Amino acid sequence: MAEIGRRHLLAGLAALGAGACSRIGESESATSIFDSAESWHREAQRALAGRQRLAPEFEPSDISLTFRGNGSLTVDTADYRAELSKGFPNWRLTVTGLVDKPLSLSLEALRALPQRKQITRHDCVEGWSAIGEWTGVPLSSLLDAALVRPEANFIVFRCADTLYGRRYYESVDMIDAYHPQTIVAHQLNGENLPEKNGAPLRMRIERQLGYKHAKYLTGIEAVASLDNVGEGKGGFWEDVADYQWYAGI
Ligand SMILES: Nc1nc2c(c(=O)[nH]1)N[C@H]1C(S)=C(S)[C@@H](COP(=O)(O)O)O[C@H]1N2
Ligand SMILES: [Mo]
Repeated sequence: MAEIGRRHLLAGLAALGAGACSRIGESESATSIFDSAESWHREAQRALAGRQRLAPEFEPSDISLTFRGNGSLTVDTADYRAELSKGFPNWRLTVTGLVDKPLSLSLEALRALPQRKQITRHDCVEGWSAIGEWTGVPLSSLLDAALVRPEANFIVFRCADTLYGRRYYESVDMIDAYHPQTIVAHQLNGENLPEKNGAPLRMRIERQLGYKHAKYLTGIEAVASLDNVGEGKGGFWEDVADYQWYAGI
């Protein structure tokens, strides 16, 4: 796994609300500043270790008989229907923003990269869960290939669908972006993604709730701040209904 830079670590911790930077600003003796820096570091390590933990993985016999669709169940455009009927020959996933080497990848190119398979449980805030086996490319390998710049603090996921007249999008910090179970999935239970589950590509962000797992994925964008993305809260549901941006489970 790619090493997470110090800036990324700090951004992730800031997002978590961890850290005691303000304490360091107060007037204290050199010793107590040193002590608080020490304990900040210890807290930081603990928080980070927690964030890097793997989500539980299950056995093939645990897989749900049906994996329901939720939110958008298709992309309501003629382009999408044409692509769907042909197996998405022209679909592209772009990797842009704060990267030295922007990418535009076909499904074929994505399928040729090293893959990860994981049987995980999806939990939706609406109160349902389903277990499925996802196959896809670790996001970390795409970020590495695109040479993400150190000033990137967040990864934004752009989607093709609109819900209530708005384009769906989501975002994560660099800790989740480089988490080994964060994958760009193109298969569910050994088959190409069904239309309702986000064909041809969707994110799996296994340590967070369902709404973070962007479906109908078209773009991955590295940014320094979320302020100018959507309405600034980092995701569709965050913008429209004040859902938590960090939806850890
Ligand atoms: N592009 C897009 N991604 C999305 C949604 C959506 O409406 N559009 N809904 C989210 C929600 S709330 C959930 S629970 C999951 C549902 O995934 P599923 O349709 O595979 O069950 O997708 C998430 N990702
Ligand atoms: Mo959801």
